[in-house]
Amino acid sequence: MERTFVMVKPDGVQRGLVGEIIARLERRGLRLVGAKFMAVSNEMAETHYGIHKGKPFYNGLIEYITSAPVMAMVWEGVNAVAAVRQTMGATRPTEAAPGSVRHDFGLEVGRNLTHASDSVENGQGEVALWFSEDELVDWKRDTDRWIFE
Ligand code: D4T
Repeated sequence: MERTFVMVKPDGVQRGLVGEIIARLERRGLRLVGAKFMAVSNEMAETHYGIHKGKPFYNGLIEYITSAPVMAMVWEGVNAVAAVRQTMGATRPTEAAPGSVRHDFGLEVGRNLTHASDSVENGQGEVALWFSEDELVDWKRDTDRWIFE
């Protein structure tokens, strides 16, 4: 089953949106397999956002993500990467589809509430970066047969 890394960023935590975001992913039918509420170290932030190093928004991005706790999670399901990206909406909240998290709760790209892996390959890498194997729970839900075909 496909897995994806999801993070409620500091602004989402501060604004009390952790429950709302989890509820939307649960309602979508995705299955939670790992979660931890944590402070992000500089080292972790720099590894996670390494691809953006040198870009004008990089320093602000690192400062933002390390400024307050985040909720780091792993969700799984059929097409989990695409489904979660769609539920979160486009990176820029003003371009995000109505009904998405970033549309419904955000305005600025630098305060866009969540992170979600953008490909299956990156999903695998990010899950391994943020979680150890023993922090992930392999489980079946009684409702799985009503959600997965
Ligand atoms: P993340 O990775 O945070 O889920 O965002 P996206 O996957 O949707 O978008 P991204 O990698 O292109 O950008 C990473 C992160 O940088 C912030 N950002 C981005 C910013 O502050 N200014 C910008 O101009 C861009 C492009 C927002 C998300």
